[in-house]
Amino acid sequence: MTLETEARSGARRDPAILRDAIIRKLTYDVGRSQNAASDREWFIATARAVRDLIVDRWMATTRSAYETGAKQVYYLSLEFLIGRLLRDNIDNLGLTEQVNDALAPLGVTLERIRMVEHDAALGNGGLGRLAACFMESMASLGVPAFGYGIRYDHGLFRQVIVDGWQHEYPEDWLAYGNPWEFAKPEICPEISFGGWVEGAVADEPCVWRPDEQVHAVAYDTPVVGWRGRSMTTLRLWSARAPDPLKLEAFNRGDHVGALADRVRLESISKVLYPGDETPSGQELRLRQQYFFTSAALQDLVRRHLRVYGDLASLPDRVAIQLNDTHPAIAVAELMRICVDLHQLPWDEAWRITRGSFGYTNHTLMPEALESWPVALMERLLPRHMQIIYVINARHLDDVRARFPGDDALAASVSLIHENAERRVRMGHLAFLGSHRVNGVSALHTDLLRRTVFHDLDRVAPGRIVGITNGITFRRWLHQANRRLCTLIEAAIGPRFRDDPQALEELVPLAEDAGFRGDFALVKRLNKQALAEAIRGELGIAVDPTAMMDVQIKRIHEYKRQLLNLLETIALAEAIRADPAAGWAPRVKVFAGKAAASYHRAKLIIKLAHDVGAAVNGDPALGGLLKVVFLPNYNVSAAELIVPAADLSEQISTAGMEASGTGNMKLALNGALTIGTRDGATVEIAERVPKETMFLFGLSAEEVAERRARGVGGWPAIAASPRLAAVLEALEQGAYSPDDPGRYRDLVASLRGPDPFMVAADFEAYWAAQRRADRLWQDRSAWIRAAVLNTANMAWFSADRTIAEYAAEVWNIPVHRRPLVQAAEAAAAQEGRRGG
Ligand code: 26Q
Repeated sequence: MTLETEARSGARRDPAILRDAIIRKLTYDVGRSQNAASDREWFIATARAVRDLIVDRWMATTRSAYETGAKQVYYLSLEFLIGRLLRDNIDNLGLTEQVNDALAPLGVTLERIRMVEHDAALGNGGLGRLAACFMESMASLGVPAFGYGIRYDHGLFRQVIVDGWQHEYPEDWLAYGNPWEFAKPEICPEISFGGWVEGAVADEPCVWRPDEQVHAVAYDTPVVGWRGRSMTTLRLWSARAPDPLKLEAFNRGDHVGALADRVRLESISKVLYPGDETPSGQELRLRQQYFFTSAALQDLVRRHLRVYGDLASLPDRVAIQLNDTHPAIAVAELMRICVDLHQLPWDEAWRITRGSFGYTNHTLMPEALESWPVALMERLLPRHMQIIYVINARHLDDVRARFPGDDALAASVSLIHENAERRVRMGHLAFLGSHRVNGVSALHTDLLRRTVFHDLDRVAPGRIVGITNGITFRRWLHQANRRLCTLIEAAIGPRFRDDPQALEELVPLAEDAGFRGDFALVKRLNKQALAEAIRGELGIAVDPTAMMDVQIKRIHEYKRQLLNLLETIALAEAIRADPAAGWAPRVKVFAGKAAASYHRAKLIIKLAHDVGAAVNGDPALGGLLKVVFLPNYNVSAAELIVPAADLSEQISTAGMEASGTGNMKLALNGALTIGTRDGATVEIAERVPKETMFLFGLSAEEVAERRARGVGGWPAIAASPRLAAVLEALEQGAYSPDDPGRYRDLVASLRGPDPFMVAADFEAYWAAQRRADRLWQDRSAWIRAAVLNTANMAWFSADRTIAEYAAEVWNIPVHRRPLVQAAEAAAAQEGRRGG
């Protein structure tokens, strides 16, 4: 039996067959003999053998979507933060044991070869990781889906810390090839830029005469769902110039000039734009947005027409989800396809467009609300700019008719922001072009309705819905925390792997001292692994029995790593003053990247190192406090840190973190949360006992009210001798003896406007930390709380989130049942094998 026929037959897999397949890949694909192969070569051979097992099922799922006429979801995202795929794919296929058995006689272990896989880091943070979780979740639920994005040659930069400062280096994930993808050079839609438009009337068919074109080449990666029954496709586009070089120039001896056009055009897919909610929008980014959006729409329209013949049925057969405004130009592009290329009347085109799109907003930060200068749009996408003007004219006519005389309303809902520089508001475009707009947590949705989309909500009431984010439990519990899963399975059986709701059966076990002991042991072993990594990476010895207090996320002022560091300094002072006052021994773990141009965020990273240097070697602290900053945070680092965490820091300025998803990963893995009433942390708090969640600080409303009053930081500093002392020490260079002025501006901004309410929340945060200290002293109470966190997080499964999108946005029959059916089928198969 070959590997493929065996996979098709569903028979129990023989490790010898898999072993042969891996060796064949090593020999004939990699060109290596067994005794000379490196870990990387074994990884590639194994991944290729595993990929072969995916293909049949992948094609079958795609085919069945056509045959049944099921609605297709298209998830358009400029970011997919995937991480490694080997363990994910093997686990979801149920092959972990077989792969281990296949490799063992070869002297190779899965654990070792999985470490050489480069993270696919095609995203900045939360929004990109959410897209990756959704692809896996849709595959698991059997929702037919394509993810569309860009195959960046270089993903998120590699962070190197030199003397406490962040430096960025290019990341090179494709250096050794990508064993998971299929290049599809024949799927290569043409993407146009620039030029002019022929046609007298903008809302009738026109002809765009672009002056530049580039091909988008498809690369497909199958995404395997849980138990491997169904798969989705991640189709990423790479830019390819129409001509490899100008031969005539080359022959003349102008070797570089001959390549210039190609380099310029292909730069579109060279690097991930590293802006995480930071200002600045450049032409290249707009080119990237239009590039992948146009490729995606051409691709899905082609597929739809092949099966259904015309575009009228598009909204019944596809759901296109816009992951934030980055693909919002899709609204104008689909209108162009309908009106110019298919000669549909404007109103029909608009019905199709509105019916097909949904738009997810991920941020309220004013500087992250995208807008493009009209002049740039006119130059790069002249036909789209015309179409946007028509959409706007019709929209404003409607608004003026329904709200006569309300000029302020018309100005605020206009697609064009009229200022010194006229700009297109992409959030407004996405809103108008979609039938549903969603926020990513209850609080965020409420704020959307009350702030950025307040007026659009009046014009189109009911369009905004709230769908709280979720995470895939396969990656973030089953794979990342094998020890915990073994324990859970021994306690309540395997059902939780298919139905996370079953985790609730752990609730009564929180009262069971034996179970708590085992749970504590698992946590302890995970912490030991983290402690070893910290020692290996940084040469710092930390006590694995201390509280692992973690803040892992992008570095941003609103996320307030600074608040955590100020508290750390105060804590060090307090311990020195009274070492026996019942402090919980702590290791404060920080990890995260700062946007390259975000100086203040980089200064905060430097401060973490300065505080670490002052604290880690101080004998007066008696080992009660350590501060570590783990460099180059990414998905794989998260998979190590999350299972080891005791305390999860979710301390953003209330109203600023749209949802957060790290908060869910940490709570699911048994960390207690210290946090503000922000984003989805509010919804976590609804699910765990009040006294075990260390909530503190101003509410979103209080923040808004203080901001309106322009209160600033100084009254809070005056009222807190503890904070005042910390700030004075910083200001005088106590933590930066080599450069005493380093933190002067930082402190001045806290004394002054303090826009992120760091000073205002300091005392409340301090008090919350001391509540955490007290609970820590009661070991069994802490572990009980940790168990209840794990037990009560089922609702944050991305499967629940996807089911809500299916019901409320995509209008797809909701099937959460397939997972349960899959479980039953698996159990039946086990039974057959046993019998
Ligand atoms: C905007 C304009 C110009 C250039 C870049 C950008 C830009 C780039 C990336 C704006 C936003 C992003 C990324 C946002 C993001 O990751 N948001 C996070 O989304 C998560 C998933 O919904 C939430 O959990 C987080 O709360 C939110 O911060």
